Amino acid sequence: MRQTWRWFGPKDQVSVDDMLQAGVEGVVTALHHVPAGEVWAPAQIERRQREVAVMRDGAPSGLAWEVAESLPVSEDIKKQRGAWRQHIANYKTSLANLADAGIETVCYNFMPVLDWTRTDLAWRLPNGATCMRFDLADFAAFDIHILGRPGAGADFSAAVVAEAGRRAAAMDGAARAALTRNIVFGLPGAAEHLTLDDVRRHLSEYDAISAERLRGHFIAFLEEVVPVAEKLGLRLCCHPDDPPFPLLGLPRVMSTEADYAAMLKAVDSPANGITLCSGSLGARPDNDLPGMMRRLGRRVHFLHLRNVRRESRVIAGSFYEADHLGGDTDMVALIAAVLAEEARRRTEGRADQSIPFRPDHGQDILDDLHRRAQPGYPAIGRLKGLAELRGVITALSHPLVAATGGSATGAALRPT
Ligand code: DNO
Repeated sequence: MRQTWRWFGPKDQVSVDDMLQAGVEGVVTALHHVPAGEVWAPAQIERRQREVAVMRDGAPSGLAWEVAESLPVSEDIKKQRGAWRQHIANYKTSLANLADAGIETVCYNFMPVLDWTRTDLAWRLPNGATCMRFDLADFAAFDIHILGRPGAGADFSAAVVAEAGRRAAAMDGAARAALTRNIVFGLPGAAEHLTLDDVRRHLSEYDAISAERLRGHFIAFLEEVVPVAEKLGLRLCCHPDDPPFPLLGLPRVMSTEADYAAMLKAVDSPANGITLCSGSLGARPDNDLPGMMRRLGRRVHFLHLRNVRRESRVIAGSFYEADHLGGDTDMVALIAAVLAEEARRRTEGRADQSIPFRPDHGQDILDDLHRRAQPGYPAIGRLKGLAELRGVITALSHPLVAATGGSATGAALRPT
């Protein structure tokens, strides 16, 4: 398993030096400043590669840009409107430019309007650390009472609607503004301060797009780009919906194992793969992460390893981002399934025997609490997560564990 780390470029409060000292082997980044739909030009890709390759004092970092996350799919492509054909042509050009630069793994998502959604970006835990949280009643308070989306009340249970009403009534202007800011943080253009009317306009454009139609647009996109990726020797990997259930009346098509199985089958190529995000998928009680890895692992090209603690048993429920080995996903079983898949790939002689993963998100601890890094991407909280994951990987890969052939772990480690 290849230890990678997300970096947001020179503006990131967590530096190349920091990640190097955290012990990472490769870098995950993107040209975040290029708007979705436009081409990633060779000179810009090369510049980012140079930035990754040096430490603060100019010494070589020994690190390289290994995974592009995300090469974003434009809203026009998702809606099949406007400039969507040009955007698909541009996407193919960007893929070719990434391949020329030696970057083989490309992550993206197909979530309409939203990328990820939380109601709290710094929720205080009992030990004083903070983490990101999704609270369904707060979200409903936003949807029903702040955004005022027509019909929003019908999307929540009566109990959640009642609680949302109580919470909205207790919020002053500042609390409403703070909740709105947190929720729109994961929307495109959030940095330019989206207004509620902007959000309403984005949403209304999906009025006529059902989940079935969105899936059709997704497959049409894959039919165009996957053959190109395959020829270029690239691995595309789709990130799941986060959280993995519909929000704001928008369709969602990448939330479950069945969604992934359908998209893999629709365009059956090794270049059409998965970003298995245990944090996103794990927010739903019916997603069995170790099982998904065992069943779909041949096409898993990238892993986001993090954990959430679910606060209810329903599919759409509240959760918070727990420690990497805490939370509701059995991380040890998931890692065992990843190692078993890698063992299988070795017997097949596959080139991609070591699957890149990153410690996804982290709680803000110690100096993170003052650093003001990107929400979810602290230095020390992620370092702690990576260190714990590395410990599990090291232990499960040790001959002592491999030798316990009859145990559950030993069985999981044997190629199937
Ligand atoms: C959130 C991330 C997502 C992810 C994209 C991939 O922290 O996991 O923003 O990068 O959805 O396309």
